[in-house]
Amino acid sequence: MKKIIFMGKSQSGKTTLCQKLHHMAVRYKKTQMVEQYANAIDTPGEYLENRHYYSALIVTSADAKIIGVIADPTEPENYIPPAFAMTFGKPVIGIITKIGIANPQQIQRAEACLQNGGIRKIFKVDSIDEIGLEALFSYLEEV
Ligand SMILES: Nc1nc2c(ncn2[C@@H]2O[C@H](COP(=O)(O)OP(=O)(O)O)[C@@H](O)[C@H]2O)c(=O)[nH]1
Ligand SMILES: [Mg+2]
Repeated sequence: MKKIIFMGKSQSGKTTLCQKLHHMAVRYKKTQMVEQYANAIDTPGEYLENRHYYSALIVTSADAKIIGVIADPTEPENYIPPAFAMTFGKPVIGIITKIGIANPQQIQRAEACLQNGGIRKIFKVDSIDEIGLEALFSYLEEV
């Protein structure tokens, strides 16, 4: 499996996704720093929320083969800058989380945010309701 680095605002579901990917028990844990998993790198939301930390994201992404940008459809504000995907010289995918608790308009808006960030390949998942995880994880196996 190719190592993926998750980026997204705080509370968007990065850590939960890491736990699901590694068949770990899902338990809430505030991510204070970069955390390495066998197949993933988890980053603090502050790295995306504060543009001063973009360089930290770029440096940390060196160890990953794929960038996973997380969009939380229940979050009204967009944290993904235009053409964000062009920052990294490697494949970037978008992951919309929480689709089980979001309405279609919210999901559409999250999709537009990712597309505006230059991201074409987008997965829609819910880590709690276990929707769409298989498609995402098998993509990471095969890519
Ligand atoms: N309903 C739902 N809740 C989620 C999902 N992913 C994460 N959460 C919840 O959102 C909160 C933040 O999740 P967390 O993974 O810690 O976000 P992070 O800050 O991006 O690492 C927690 O209460 C999770 O249980 C999801 O796909 N669906
Ligand atoms: Mg976290």
